[in-house]
Amino acid sequence: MNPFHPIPRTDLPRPPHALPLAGSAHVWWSAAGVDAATRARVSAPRAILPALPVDRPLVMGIVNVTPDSFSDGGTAQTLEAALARAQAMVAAGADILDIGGESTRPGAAEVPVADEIARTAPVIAAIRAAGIVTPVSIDTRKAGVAAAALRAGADIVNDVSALSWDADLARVTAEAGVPICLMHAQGTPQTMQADPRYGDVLAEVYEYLARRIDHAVAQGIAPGRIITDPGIGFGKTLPHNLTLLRGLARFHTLGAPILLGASRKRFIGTISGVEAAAARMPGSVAVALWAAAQGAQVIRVHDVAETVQALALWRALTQEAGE
Ligand code: 7PJ
Repeated sequence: MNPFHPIPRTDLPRPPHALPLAGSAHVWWSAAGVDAATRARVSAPRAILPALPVDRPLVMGIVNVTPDSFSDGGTAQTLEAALARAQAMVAAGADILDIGGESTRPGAAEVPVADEIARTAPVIAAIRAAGIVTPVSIDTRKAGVAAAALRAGADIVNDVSALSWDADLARVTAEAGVPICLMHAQGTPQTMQADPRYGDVLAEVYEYLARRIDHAVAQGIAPGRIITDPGIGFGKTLPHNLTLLRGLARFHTLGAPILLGASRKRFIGTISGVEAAAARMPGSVAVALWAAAQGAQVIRVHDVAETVQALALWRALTQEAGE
């Protein structure tokens, strides 16, 4: 049997049986005829960190610190460029900064731990030294990189392997007591886009995330510290991505915050006919608004200012009450 699938709605006024979807001030669902346990699970707010609001979608700004992500080559210049990017994202309204030192794009090669630490930890330290208090997540599959990032001032672990790459990452996360994002992927970045297949992609990604949540909890991570992500583009064809986006609200039944990363991804270029990733902002904003309407808690984006502006309008239009 498929898990409960709330139908997310934003139309107003709300009927009497409307309940907030996962604590949202914007997205509701109809609880008519639904049992009390499911009602509570689907409606309850999901806190990520005490400093972050729970009733609106949060914007996570992507700060890639890979040599190919900035036009210059030098390490010091890369650090400065990454810090400048982080500062600009904070000024534009980012709620979280996601720092990554290993490309997990299709076909990307693995980066040695020492190199990944050398790229990311100094950027996080520089962000903190600059007085930025915005929560920082470290986008890594590796315990050593996460540990160094947490020492430098990171607050959240973002693991695209959902604790399947490095057996030590669960312990590092549990000991630090920080939130972790568990993302679904089929295969590894090197091979994942070769020929991804599913019988029922929505059901299989859901079951996988449920199993990984159980695994994380068994490793000592508090259930309230787990974020889930269907992993758009990670071992998925265009129809798989669209099915997951259409059914995104089903993941609320897992009882964890939902993070969605679709920004500038291949499927946006395929649908829009825009080859250059840097020119895919409008399509990315469209998907961000879609994710917001599905009640996603965190939207991971390159274009923070554009996404924040779009969400401000979406929030005004979906907010209940007030003439
Ligand atoms: C994601 C990510 C994502 C999470 C990347 C790219 C590829 N982390 N890291 N979710 N994607 N949680 O941004 O194109 O979708 S790297």
